[in-house]
Order: sequence, then structure tokens, then C-alpha cells
Amino acid sequence: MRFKLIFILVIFQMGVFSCKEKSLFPTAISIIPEPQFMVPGNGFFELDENTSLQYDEGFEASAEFLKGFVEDGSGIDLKDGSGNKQISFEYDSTLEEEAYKLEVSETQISIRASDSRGATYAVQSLRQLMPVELENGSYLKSIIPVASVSIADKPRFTYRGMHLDVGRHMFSVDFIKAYIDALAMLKFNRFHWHLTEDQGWRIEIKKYPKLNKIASYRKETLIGHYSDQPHQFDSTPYGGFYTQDEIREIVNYASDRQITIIPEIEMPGHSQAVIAAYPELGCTGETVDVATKWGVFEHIYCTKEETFIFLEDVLDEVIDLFPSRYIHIGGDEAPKKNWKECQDCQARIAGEGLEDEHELQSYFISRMEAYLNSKGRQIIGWDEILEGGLAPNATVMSWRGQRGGIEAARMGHQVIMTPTSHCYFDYYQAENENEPLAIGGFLPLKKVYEFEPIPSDLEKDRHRFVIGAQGNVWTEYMPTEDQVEYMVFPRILALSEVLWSEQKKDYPEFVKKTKFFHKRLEALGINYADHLHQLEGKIIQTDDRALFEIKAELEGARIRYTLNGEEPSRASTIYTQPLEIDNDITIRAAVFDDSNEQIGSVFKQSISRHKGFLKRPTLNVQPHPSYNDGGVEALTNGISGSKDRYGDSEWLGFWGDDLKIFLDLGELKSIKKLSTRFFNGKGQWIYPPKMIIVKTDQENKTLQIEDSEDKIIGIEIDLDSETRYVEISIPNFGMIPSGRQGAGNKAWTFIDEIIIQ
Ligand code: TNX
Repeated sequence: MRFKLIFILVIFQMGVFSCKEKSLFPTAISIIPEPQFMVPGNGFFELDENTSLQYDEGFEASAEFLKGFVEDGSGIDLKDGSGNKQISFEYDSTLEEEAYKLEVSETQISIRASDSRGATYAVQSLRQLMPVELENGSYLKSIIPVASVSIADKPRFTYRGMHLDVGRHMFSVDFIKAYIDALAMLKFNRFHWHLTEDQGWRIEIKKYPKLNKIASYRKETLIGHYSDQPHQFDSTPYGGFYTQDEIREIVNYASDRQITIIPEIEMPGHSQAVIAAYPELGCTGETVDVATKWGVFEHIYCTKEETFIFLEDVLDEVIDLFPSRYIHIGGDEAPKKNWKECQDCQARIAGEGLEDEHELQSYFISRMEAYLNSKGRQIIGWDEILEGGLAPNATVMSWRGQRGGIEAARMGHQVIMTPTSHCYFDYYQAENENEPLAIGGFLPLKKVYEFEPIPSDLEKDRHRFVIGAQGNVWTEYMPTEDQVEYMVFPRILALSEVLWSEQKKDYPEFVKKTKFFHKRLEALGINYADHLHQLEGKIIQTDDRALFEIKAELEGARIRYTLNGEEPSRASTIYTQPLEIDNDITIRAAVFDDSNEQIGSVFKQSISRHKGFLKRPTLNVQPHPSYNDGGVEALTNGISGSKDRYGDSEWLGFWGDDLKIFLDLGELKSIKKLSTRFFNGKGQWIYPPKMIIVKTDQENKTLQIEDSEDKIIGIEIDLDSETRYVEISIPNFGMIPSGRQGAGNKAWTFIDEIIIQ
């Protein structure tokens, strides 16, 4: 027996340490999110049918969870009580809330915490020390080796959230539970459940049956992307809702896993489905359909008394179902057009002595806040609730960048950071041409990992108001559960580290851990996206030389490349050092495995050595911090941006600014043409400018830019100048017109390379 055991352990160690992909495995111990303090020990605890389980009062749920996990995973039944090989849960008053200590030695596993949350997080870490086969019951051996380790851990932020929009598309109760399981595994503690939308109302409300008869169903759904013209529909009714019984079941399920569900009931905007059911709650009384396409709609709740009675009744049922102290009441994207033309709303403005419709929105939110406060609850709202005056006790979810969050924190309000730039999991995650259709944008794993929820320009004494961050999963373009998983995993792993772990970031190490974690996701049957074999490149400038460096996500990968227009193959040159850019070049490269097979997709990059190449531009304003990954250098680095993802490091974004770009070519040059490109993503508030003005030492030319539906607006200006200086003026498009997504907000300008020939 003893011999057999040693043999098993040797095999196990070989599996981990001397596996073919040796460099891919950081160590036998790989936990996500990274614990604050962790020291690996020697040897293993051998968990088997002689292992006993003992716990102090208050730790029943976490101990039961562990027992269930081990039994379902391996058939091993942990015995109750103490023994000479035991797992113990002990109360330790010296530890902070949510903190835990986990010690694994050859003779015992000891967990210490001061509350059940800490104990649960200890179990989630312990789970990741066990073989992945336990995740699906396929572990057949009679001993589970658990690597010795000493961990002392606690979270960085108290709010660690993930969101899911079930309005645009709806998912089964089982899926919601699996989503909650995944959140729990990664030590998230808030699930923001977005339950109401223009396209569907998803919560049973007994007092208003038409919400579930009418508002929960739409007659059809848009096919393809919103920007594809003309719009086409699938002629298939879609809908449903969660019954109150199902909701209670899910709330309890989450609570057992230390997750609080924050329900969102949107107001005053994103409420067209309700108005379809109860037209009297809108301003016009018109009968409208539940929305069948995406975007922002003008039919919003009217501010007459009836609306407030309705919403208070709805919230009464909501707070009965959800014990959460926080209730999210939306507040985003509420066009004011109908309010401007509505007698009731205008009378409300006059009667309450309000300045305008923005103050009316603030009145709306504050009134609902007062109602919820009277029931012992607090509100969360999207950052638009700052406009027209913030409700006194509101927590702000900052999504249009971090500015709203900064403003709220300065006013002493709690803030949850969820900027589109780093937290929108509905954006593309890879350059791959065959990625599934997504709303737009570009948010690769690395960018999520690099997210810092505390803005660098927020004063130190305000930091404590930023209670955490959240990943948002808007489902316009995610009709299936598989696709939700694809968009969420593995980006959620990166976000879990942002929220939990305090130590210095180490992306290469994180990528190795992600690779390791993929196996657990596979065992769990989670459809994750695998882009770990993708490449990225950057220009390195040394004195008078320009070099191009290629890097793989996983360190040590074998990269082969071509410069002759051919696809890389097993015979192509192996990349060993940065490549000289002495001309216009196009590099194609890919990662090859040990047997010389290509893994991952081909990376392709063209670099243009034009007359402005690497001449550092000067700008009157800096790019918006959310869209400034490449810095202003990106304008002249010879590289154009993606053709459909504006969030990459080549596209610079400016929000509402009139732009002036100065270029010093260093000496007199004869130039014939200036070309550049603007991104056109009206659904994401991105508009090309209406004109561009170019001045050289000798010329002054203006080009009017025509509106179009093309995603990229390329412009070319013919010139005939001997010039050293070039000045480019790009007035911002202005306010987004009514009827468009983001109406009334300033438009974004996105520009990539400025090519001078
Ligand atoms: C903006 S974020 C929205 C959602 C969309 C999302 C798409 C927010 C508060 N509103 O209604 O689904 O963009 O990325």
C-alpha cells in the first residue's frame, strides 16, 4: 500500500513538473485570483476515505460545500469529527472580515477565518489545489493529493462584481446558477442582475400581470449587427421571465456561495417594454412594441404620479425577493425628448421649481431613492445620475470612463468602477477575423488584467470611496449561453485578480496561470475563448533605427515569420530578435508547437515608413485616458489600427474635443499627400468629423467629410508643399443628435495613423 502511494505521488509530480509543456506550468500551485501571501511547502496531504472534517460553529456552509465538492468529484466521503488526518475550520478572531488562512501540510489541512465568507474563500483556494477531474466527478483514484502550502489571504476591494444582462437575451435558471458558481470560484461577491430592458422585462411582478404577458416578449429580433443596413429581423417571437419562485431559489443559491444579487430595475430610460404593456406610463400614451433592435429609445417613463405609484409597487415586490441592501435603479441613457414635449413633465418641472429635464431626471432618481431608503435600502445608479444633481445617498457605477466615478468620490459618494475601456466583456477580445459577432470595441485579456480601479488623479483621501469594480456582460450580441461563456472566460480571471490581489502585476505569470486554469474550465464544461497563442507587435526606436518586436502571450513560444507576403509555415524563419524596418514591410507570424504545428492564428502587420514616420506629434489635448494605449506616438508609428475594433492601441479616442495635431518633419520635405482614417461607430457614440483642415508652410486646405455608414472613413488630401511643419485641425462632430444612441452626449473622435507621402 505504502509503495503504491509513493508511486502515485511520483506519477503526480511527474505530471506536473516534467510534462512536455513544462514552461507552461508555473508551479504545482496556481491559484486565481492570486493570494496575497503564499509559500509553497514540501510534500502533499493525502486526502482519502480516512480523512475527517471538523468545523467550528458558523462554518457549516463552507465545510458542507467542501464535503460536497470532494464527494461529487471523487466519491470520497469525508468523515465528521476529528481524527489524525483532518481538515479543520477554526474561528480566528484576529482575522479581518473575508480574510482567511489556509495551511496544508502532510498531516492536516487547517482553515482559519473570522466569518463564513473567509472560510468559503479558503475552500475556493483549496479547490484549486486539487486535480481538475474533481470538477466533473471523473476523479477515480482513491487519494487526492493536495500540495503543501501556507496561504494568508484577503481581498483588496469589498465590491467584486459581475453583471449579466438578461433583457436582450435570456438564459436558463441552470445557467444563472452555473454563472454564480463561477463567480464564487473566483471570489466575486456581487452579481448584478440586469432584469429589465427595452427588449424584455424578465422578473415576475404579481401586481402588474401585463409586465409578464406583454413586456416579457418581443415579436422578433434584429439579425446581424446594428450597423448593418438595412436592418433585418428574424420574424421569431422571443422572451420569457423568471418566476418569483425561481428568483427566490437563485437568491438562496447565491447566498450559500457568499454572493449577493443586486437586481437592476431600469428607470427612467430603457423602459420601452413596460410602456408597450402600460402605455399610460409613457408621455405620449402611444402604443409601442417591445423593442426588437438594440439601442436607446425615446419612450421612457413619464414623471406623472402614476409612474411613481407603479414603480413603488414593483420595487415592493423586488425588495421582498432580494435581501440585498443595494438595489440598482439604472438611470442611464434616458433621452429627454418626450419629457420636453410632455405637459405632465413640464408641469412637474414648474411645480418642483426645477431648472430643466436633467434636474427632472435627478428629481426622479432622488424620489425613488427616498422611497428605497425608507425601506432600509440604498440605490446604485449608472453615472448619468450625476447629471442634474446626485441623489443624496446614491452609489455611482462609473461606466463612461472613470470621470463620473472621480466626481462622485470627490463628493463623498461610493463608487463602483466599470469603464467601457476595461470592463465591457461584450467587446471583442481578439483581432481574429473569425471572432463571433460582438458589439464593437476591443478589450483583450491583457487590458483587463492591467485595469486599475483607483484613478491616478483621484486624491488619496478619496480612494476609500472606490469600493470596487465590475465586469459588464451586455447581451445584445450573445444569444446563447455558450457565447456568454466565450465572452466572459477568461477575461473574468483577469478581473478577479484586479479586484482581489494587491501585489505587483505580472502579466506573463498570469498568462501561465490562465493556461493552467483552462483545464479546470474544460472540466467544468465552460466554453472559454483561447487566445493565448496570439502575437502582438510593437515598434522600438533606437537612435536612428526602427525595429519591430513580436511577442507571444505565453513566454518562450516558438514564433516563425515571413516578410514576403506568404503565410508562415513550419519552414519559415524562426523569430529571434526584433526586425529592422528600413522600408515599408508586412510581417506575418504565428506560434508553432514542439511538433512544428501552427497553433493560434496568423498575426499580420504592415508598417509604412512614410515621411512622418516616427516624428513625434504635439497635440492641443491628450487622448482620453481610456483610449490612449499607444500614446500620441501611435499617430506616426507607421501602423494603422484595426479595421473593426476601435479599442486597439493604434486608435486614439478623444471625447468631445476639437483636435489640433502638429508635426515637425525635422527638415524641409516635399509632400504630395496626407491621409488618415476615422472610426465610424455611431452605435458606440463614435462619429467622424465633418471636416479636416491641413496647413503646411505653403498651403491651407480644407476637406469636407461626407457622412456614411462605412465603419472606417479614410480621407486623403492632395498637397504640393515644401514644408517642415504640418498642422491638422479636426473639429469634433459635436453633440449626438436625437434619435441616435447616446443622443445629447458629446461625440467621440477616433483617429489612427497620419500618413504623409
Ligand atoms: C451601454 S452601460 C449601455 C447598455 C448597452 C451597452 C453596450 C450602460 C449603462 N448602458 O444599455 O447594452 O452600452 O455595450
